[in-house]
Amino acid sequence: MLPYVSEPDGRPALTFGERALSYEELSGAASRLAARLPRDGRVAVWATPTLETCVAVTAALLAGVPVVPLNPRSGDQELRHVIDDSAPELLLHAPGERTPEALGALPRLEVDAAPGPGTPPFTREMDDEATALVVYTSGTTGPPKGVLLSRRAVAATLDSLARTWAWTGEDVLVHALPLFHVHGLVLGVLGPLRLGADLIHLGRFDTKELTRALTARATMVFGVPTMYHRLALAVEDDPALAEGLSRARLLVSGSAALPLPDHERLTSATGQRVVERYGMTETLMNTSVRPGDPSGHGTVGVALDGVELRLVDDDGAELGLGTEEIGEVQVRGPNLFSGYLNRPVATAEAMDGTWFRTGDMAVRDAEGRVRLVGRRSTDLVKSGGYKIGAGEIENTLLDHPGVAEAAVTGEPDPDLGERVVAWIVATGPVPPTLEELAELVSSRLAPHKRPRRLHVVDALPRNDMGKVLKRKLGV
Ligand code: MLC
Ligand code: AMP
Repeated sequence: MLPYVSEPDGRPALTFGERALSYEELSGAASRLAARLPRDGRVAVWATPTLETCVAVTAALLAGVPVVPLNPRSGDQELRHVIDDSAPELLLHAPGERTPEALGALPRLEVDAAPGPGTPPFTREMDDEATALVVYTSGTTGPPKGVLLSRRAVAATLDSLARTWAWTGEDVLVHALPLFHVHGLVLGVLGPLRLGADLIHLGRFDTKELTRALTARATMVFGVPTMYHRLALAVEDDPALAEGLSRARLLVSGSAALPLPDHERLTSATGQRVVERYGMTETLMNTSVRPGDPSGHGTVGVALDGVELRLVDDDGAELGLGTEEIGEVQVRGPNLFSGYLNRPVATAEAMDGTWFRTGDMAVRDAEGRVRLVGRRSTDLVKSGGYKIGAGEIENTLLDHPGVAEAAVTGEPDPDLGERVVAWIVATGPVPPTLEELAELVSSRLAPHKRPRRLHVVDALPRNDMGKVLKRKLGV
């Protein structure tokens, strides 16, 4: 799975600020930890943007123990749900990290990422179908579901991206993505580690630090559209950033749509065309624009090799190429998840036979380039590249004594792509404020799920069955 960790040399592997590990040092630290992990069950990782998170995940992969990455910003209710659902044996975290009480009596182990004396690489025979990661993702209703990602799926997606992007061990990737979702963790950490490449993680997104990394040695950038939007705004007045970006070999955007004005600003300031790729936690990566494809603009490119992709209309009929008709994207291939943890019904519902239903709506041109045009559900919001389910926020809002009814929608936001909007009917004459509701959602779920706008209304538009008609709320 990670050949350069199993047979390491002294090349650089990971840099976080002033701290760095070579492949030999990473292999030593991860092997020492792997030997201490339980043979059965799962381990949770307090996924701060640190070397320790990378060492912990690497150790678990060496030992064949499934990893549940935890968002360190998760609120109590979300954390409790993830822990109850995934039942980890152990929590791995960086030294000195304060972990919340919601984690209860879960045994904890500090990760030692110090580049200590050489330890022989830990080895164990592993089945490709074994689970590597359990990544929690929001759905339209209810709490987040744990997506089971096998070693096979992770390896398949990384290898096809490497072929498409000519991504090699010579590349140096820089990014500032969180390490508890597939973009930052699978593509952004396991990608370089599988290829023997080098990762510079910025800890948090910062244009000055990005410029420094690009000027020093980075060749590739990964980011969500919000980050590229901020770069597009900054680059016009920042010649060093423009120079750094123009020298990069590849700029890749994903997790949400990068608007054309941002594409154009970046191209005019740097001469670069940002490459978009399209994926999902359950499917890992499905498509990518081929670097240099002059017609790729405005699309998410073509299916990656090994991935089968089709568009299906509302009657279940498969659409031909180049029809300009809109259909749901369905995919299959070795990149697919193995199911949702503890949720056989949800797993079955997500599939159409052997095809995974993405819920994304698209058209395809005659060459197979996919242009995403929307989502099937009005109950999902993509904000800052995070997928946010309306249902769990609505349930949280309803717990506030001042809220009688609640609906959550997304609306366009120039920075975040979409922002979360709460519509409530108040129980009394003085409705709760946006700040109060934002605080409630931040502390129970996570700050990125907090509503950014509030509408207090007399009644929510509903159909005869009592279901809220979100399209009448301006969606
Ligand atoms: C504000 N904050 C609050 C708060 N109000 N905290 C608690 N309670 C409140 N009421 C804090 C926030 O925590 C944060 O703190 C700060 O205010 C600003 O937060 P923000 O406005 O939400 O966003 P920002 O920090 O500006 O982040 C933007 C971003 C981030 C782009 C950096 O959204 C991001 O990292 N997105 C990446 C998402 C991602 O990786 N998605 C991939 C999913 S996988 P502080 O301290 O942080 O400033 C996938 C598949 C695929 O989609 O295809 O890739
Ligand atoms: P997640 O469930 O968080 O993994 O998010 C997956 C969803 O992100 C997909 O179903 C798409 O809706 C969206 N997405 C990912 N990449 C892109 C992209 N390049 N353009 C538009 N949407 C994207």
